[in-house]
Amino acid sequence: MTPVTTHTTCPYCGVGCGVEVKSQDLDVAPVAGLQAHPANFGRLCVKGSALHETTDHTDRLLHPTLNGKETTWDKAIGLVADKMRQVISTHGPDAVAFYGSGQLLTEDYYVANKLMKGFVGSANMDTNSRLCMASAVAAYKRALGSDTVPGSYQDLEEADLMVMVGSNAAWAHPILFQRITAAKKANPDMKVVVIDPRFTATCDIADLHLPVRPGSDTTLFNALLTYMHDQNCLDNDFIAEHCEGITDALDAARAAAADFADLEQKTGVDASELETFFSWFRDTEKTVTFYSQGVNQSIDGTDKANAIINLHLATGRIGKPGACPFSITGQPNAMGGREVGGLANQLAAHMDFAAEDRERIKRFWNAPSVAEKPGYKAVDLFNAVKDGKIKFLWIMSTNPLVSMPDADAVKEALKQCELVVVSDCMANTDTTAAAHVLLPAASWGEKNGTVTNSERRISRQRGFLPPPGDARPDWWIITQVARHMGFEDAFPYEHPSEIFDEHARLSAFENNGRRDFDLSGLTGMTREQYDALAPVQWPVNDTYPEGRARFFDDGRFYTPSGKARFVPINAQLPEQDDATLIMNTGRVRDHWHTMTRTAKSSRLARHIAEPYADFHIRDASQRGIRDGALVELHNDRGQIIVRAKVSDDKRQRPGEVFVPMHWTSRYASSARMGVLINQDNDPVSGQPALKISRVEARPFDVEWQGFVLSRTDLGPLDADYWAYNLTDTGHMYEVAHRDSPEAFLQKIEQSEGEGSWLRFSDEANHHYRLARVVDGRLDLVVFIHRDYDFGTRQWLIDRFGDEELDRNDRRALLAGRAPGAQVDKGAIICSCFQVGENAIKEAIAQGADTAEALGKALLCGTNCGSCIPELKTIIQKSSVEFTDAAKAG
Ligand SMILES: Nc1nc2c(c(=O)[nH]1)N[C@H]1C(S)=C(S)[C@@H](COP(=O)(O)OP(=O)(O)OC[C@H]3O[C@@H](n4cnc5c(=O)[nH]c(N)nc54)[C@H](O)[C@@H]3O)O[C@H]1N2
Ligand SMILES: Nc1nc2c(c(=O)[nH]1)N[C@H]1C(S)=C(S)[C@@H](COP(=O)(O)OP(=O)(O)OC[C@H]3O[C@@H](n4cnc5c(=O)[nH]c(N)nc54)[C@H](O)[C@@H]3O)O[C@H]1N2
Ligand code: SF4
Ligand SMILES: [Mo]
Repeated sequence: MTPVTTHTTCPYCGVGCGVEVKSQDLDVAPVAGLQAHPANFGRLCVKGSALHETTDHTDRLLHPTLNGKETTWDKAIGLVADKMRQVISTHGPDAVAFYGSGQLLTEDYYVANKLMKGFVGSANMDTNSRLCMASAVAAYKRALGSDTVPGSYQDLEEADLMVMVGSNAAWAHPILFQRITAAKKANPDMKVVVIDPRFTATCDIADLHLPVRPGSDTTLFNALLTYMHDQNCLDNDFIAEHCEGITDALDAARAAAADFADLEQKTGVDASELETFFSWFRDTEKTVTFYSQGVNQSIDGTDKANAIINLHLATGRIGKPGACPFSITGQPNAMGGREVGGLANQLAAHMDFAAEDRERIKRFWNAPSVAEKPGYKAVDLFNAVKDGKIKFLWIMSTNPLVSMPDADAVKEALKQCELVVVSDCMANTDTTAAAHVLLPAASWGEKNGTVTNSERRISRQRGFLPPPGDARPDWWIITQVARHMGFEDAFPYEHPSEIFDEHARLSAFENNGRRDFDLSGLTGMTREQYDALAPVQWPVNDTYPEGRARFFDDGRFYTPSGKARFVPINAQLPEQDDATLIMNTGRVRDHWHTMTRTAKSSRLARHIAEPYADFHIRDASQRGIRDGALVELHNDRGQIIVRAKVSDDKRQRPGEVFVPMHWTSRYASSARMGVLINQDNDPVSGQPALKISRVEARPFDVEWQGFVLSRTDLGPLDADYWAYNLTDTGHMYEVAHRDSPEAFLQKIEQSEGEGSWLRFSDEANHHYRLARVVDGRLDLVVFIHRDYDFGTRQWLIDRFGDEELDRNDRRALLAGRAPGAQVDKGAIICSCFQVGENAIKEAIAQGADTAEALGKALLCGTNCGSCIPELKTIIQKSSVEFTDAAKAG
């Protein structure tokens, strides 16, 4: 075969970068950013750059299975369809449910939604987007009358003031962060304000960081609205012509804070910094407010977003270049999900459950029973499963046993369900373990379809690999089940282009400019035209044949009156409770959600190797928690064990602890942080408050700690704590235990594989070092200490790569390093060039004290640039160390 070049879209975040892939058969060359794609213009972040490392077939789900036994597609489809029919006829349509994902392609999503809402006749199709942007959707609809993202990425570059609220874009939307960084460089007047309880990597470009008390955003934005009013800086013409409800909104806003001193007390931010922010906002017409999960995942997420939108309406900063409220989406196809109606409170194509919408959809689909009312939202949906109201559940492309709040309750709920079906690409996730039927889905690189990014831009995902085993695209699987249920006529699809065409026609059907979402210009495409579709922003219609970059430039909104609505916000602050810690959760730079994909890349795995909790030094010392030691976080619902990171800087506010969301039972002994989160959710949107849970923390004292390196994946280890990582040459575990090491070592030594052993032991100190060599190659290494030594392993990892250990190296195995001066790389900071912290520190010591100089010396930060904020932090910290040392000397 000759190499093939494919233009496709990154399957990770909502930036939606174009990717160029060169592949030959199953070999995929390192990918590159697509120059022509308007989201990234050729750039890719670390995760995107590592995509080719994630396309292998390890851990893939290859065949349909029933109760753990392989079966055929025919049998699996028959079983799923028959069970659905039986449950529907015995208990009614609301006894079945689908739980989907913003990682399905639009075509997959459309078919699932159509089956549930038009043919089963229930709206019990909800999605992980409920956990992600349901509040943003609800807020847009309350204010604008439609779920419309007003602006484009270009507006981020044209803004003079970027207010980033509850967004760590440096890690979560890296290419947008780079575009904003570049725009700021080009426009020295541009200011960036970051509003986040934590000092994150995004603060690297902040002129001002407001470390707000969690949950105080509505108070802050209400106070800002009052300030703008009192300073006579509202756009009264815009308000009069294009908005309604300002009086009530202003009245409600005024109650938020009496003055700056009161606001300081309520938000925890210095009055002088608040004043600075307010004056910048007052004086800057071109303002974009860019918001993400610190807004959405709150008990009042919809109110938070509306408080932001109120400000933009009141100042007329919407529909203009460089000015809009911009909700940024997380998943690659969160927007596509909104378009097809993937949330349980939507029908399809931006239509709801109004009689007129239902009728229209019924006619278009020729559907027997269109759902009459909204279905269960995620939290209620799983509770309904637990209560036995839902008896059939089909989970597609999401891992709720990790990502849902109260994750153990979800696990219990699935045990109550008569039939749990899971479609996934991976065989071993927490959720696949809880399923009766597993359906193998095709993965990125094997699927064809479309996704929509945060700026409403539709891009093609194009396949370049054959799906392994029996894996099939999701749309195909759902179509087969629908046909088996007797709906052959309505589900005739043989190719995703046919589904896209129907989706586009539905958006255009009896639209006449009434609905924002309109793809009439993309209907009737041939398969070739669909294959060649260039990225385009919706709507695409007669008025906007090339797509529309900016909505509301005409001052017309999708409400009955055509005017935008102010929403009065009654700001509420979370209760103060100094006895417990607030657990905040979110993302790290190099992992994606439950790690099913990113854990396959050793370079991504090395940025942050273990689940952790970030503590402020005050809270840590009060509890006897040391930096680098293990810690247990617990509450009534459960507990997790992670590594403590303690700092005295602004990284973490006192009283709060941050835990990444990524680690699962596949990758760590006990780090599913979802078990600690309660079910509190926003009363308007139903989105869970994933950023605030109450927890306590205590040291997790162990007898010993260590690490295991192995050529083969050893699966879960029999120890109180372990965390797994892939290395360049094999598998690595951090491990710790409360019992003596002998039993653990015995199990390891008995693990399969003959070979010769090298051993060192000092029982009194629990100090053991073992190495097994098989056929001249290193096969297994275990290092155990009472007090853990974190260094000395890169050399060992490299030895696993040797075809044959040389004699000197073999002798040095138990020392953990070669005779001579190998310097351990330390934590990998630059994933692209595998540059470790130790090398960076050494280069800084030799005078490379800017990110550019480090790039010249070591190449770090010169490819995707995602690590530049961290390079700067290391430089900053290192110079502090020097100063201290100089003082001491
Ligand atoms: N590397 C990586 N990138 C990703 C993902 C990933 O898994 N890994 N996932 C993607 C997805 S689906 C999503 S939804 C996005 C999420 O992207 P982001 O929302 O940017 O990421 P998070 O880390 O979830 O949370 C953002 C910030 O909200 C802050 N926050 C918490 N509480 C509050 C509060 O009360 N007020 C304010 N103002 N801020 C608060 C947190 O401290 C955190 O820094 O990322 C996308 N990109
Ligand atoms: N505490 C806390 N919890 C959170 C969050 C948080 O910030 N804090 N964030 C929330 C947010 S914003 C999100 S988006 C969710 C994400 O949480 P999840 O959606 O649960 O996480 P993923 O790991 O993305 O799960 C995707 C699953 O689909 C599989 N998959 C990938 N591609 C395909 C495909 O094409 N077809 C099929 N059938 N399967 C596929 C993957 O193998 C994986 O098992 O987590 C939410 N949960
Ligand atoms: S920013 Fe990174 S993860 Fe997001 S789409 Fe672009 S390359 Fe993919
Ligand atoms: Mo998300």
